Amino acid sequence: MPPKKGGDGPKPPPLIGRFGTSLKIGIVGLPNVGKSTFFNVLTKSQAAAENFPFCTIDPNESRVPIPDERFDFLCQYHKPASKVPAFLNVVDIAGLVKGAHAGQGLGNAFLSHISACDSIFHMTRAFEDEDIIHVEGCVDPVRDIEIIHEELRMKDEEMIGPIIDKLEKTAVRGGDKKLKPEFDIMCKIKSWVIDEKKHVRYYHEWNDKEIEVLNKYLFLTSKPMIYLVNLSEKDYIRKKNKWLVKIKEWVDSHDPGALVIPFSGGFENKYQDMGDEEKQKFCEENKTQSVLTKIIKSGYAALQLEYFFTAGPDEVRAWTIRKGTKAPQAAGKIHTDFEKGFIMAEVMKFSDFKEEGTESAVKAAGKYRQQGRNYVVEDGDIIFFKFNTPNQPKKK
Ligand SMILES: Nc1nc2c(ncn2[C@@H]2O[C@H](COP(=O)(O)OP(=O)(O)O)[C@@H](O)[C@H]2O)c(=O)[nH]1
Ligand SMILES: [Mg+2]
Repeated sequence: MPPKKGGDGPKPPPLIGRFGTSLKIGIVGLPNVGKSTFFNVLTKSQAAAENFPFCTIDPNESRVPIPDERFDFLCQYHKPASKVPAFLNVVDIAGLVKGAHAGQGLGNAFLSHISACDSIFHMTRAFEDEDIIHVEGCVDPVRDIEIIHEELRMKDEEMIGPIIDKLEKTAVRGGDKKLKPEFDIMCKIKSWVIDEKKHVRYYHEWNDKEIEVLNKYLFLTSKPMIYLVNLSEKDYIRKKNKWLVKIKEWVDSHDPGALVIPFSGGFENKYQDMGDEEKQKFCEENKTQSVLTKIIKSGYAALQLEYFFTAGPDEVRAWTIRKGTKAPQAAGKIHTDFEKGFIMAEVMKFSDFKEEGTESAVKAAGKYRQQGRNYVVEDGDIIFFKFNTPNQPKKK
């Protein structure tokens, strides 16, 4: 059982999916809303920022490092031979159109690309431009969001039917008692997705057994979604657009807890080509700033991921873990032997390291902690693992 969160805030959505450390987030939306512009800005910005050995995986997929001041600080400090930040794989998925679930456009192929993603950046167009054709005739992002949602939901609906039929054969008519609970859960999922016409994700009360079943099928509508509203540069800078409130209201009532991030592909594109001084001047004059970093960080956070650091002169590296991971399993990310032979984790909080200036100063201040098997690793911990090497020939 995952630990229950304290506090009275709204319950966060349950995390559904099988998450490894190679995470994909797909950019989904109608054609001509700015998906590729956004993708190119992301790809270019990181290619320019650092010479990472991994950038463009293929023309539609790019590995984007997660910007992090703590990581930069550790690199500055250690000047390591190798730097490995955490990253997200971002995929530019070709535009969905109405009827995609039934094969309209290149429908089904696109939907299978979405199926390979762990979460979704849902891009909508709130900028007017007569030269850029809108497939639905005019700008109306709320209508567009509903079109995309319905396409994804219909795809899940198509999937659910045969699953129920098969379970009915075995669990109900065949009398296979083991499968009865799964059948009951699928019926609940069916009534939510098919009868109520809702996305799996909208419902925050799925229990552990239900999540187990959802993890088995990985429905499109269970993937976390972040809404990106593409504004004109002018609207972005003045922070005003007639659709923003309507979109926020729609999302709050349908997809509670999901983030809506206004941005401007046009602005980000232009901003990226500026020199550092020009950027600063432009931002001061227009009282604005790029929102790219926030978008990438939110994409990562939507997957309820975090990372710890290992840091030294050879390498500064961020290791991705799920929230709530304990020290031995975190060590296992580095090497399975680290987990098997786990002795302890020596942990410094990043803030302590920054404040004290050196590792020995952190030690002198009594803030360098030795943690055991039950320690829950926190985001930004700097860790040195101690372990026994297993499989070493025993001494005679
Ligand atoms: N005016 C304006 N045009 C944009 C903006 N973002 C993208 N476009 C233009 O819209 C067209 C379609 O953009 P694209 O990124 O290819 O859309 P996609 O079909 O969703 O991948 C291109 O001509 C872009 O230059 C924006 O923020 N403002
Ligand atoms: Mg495109």
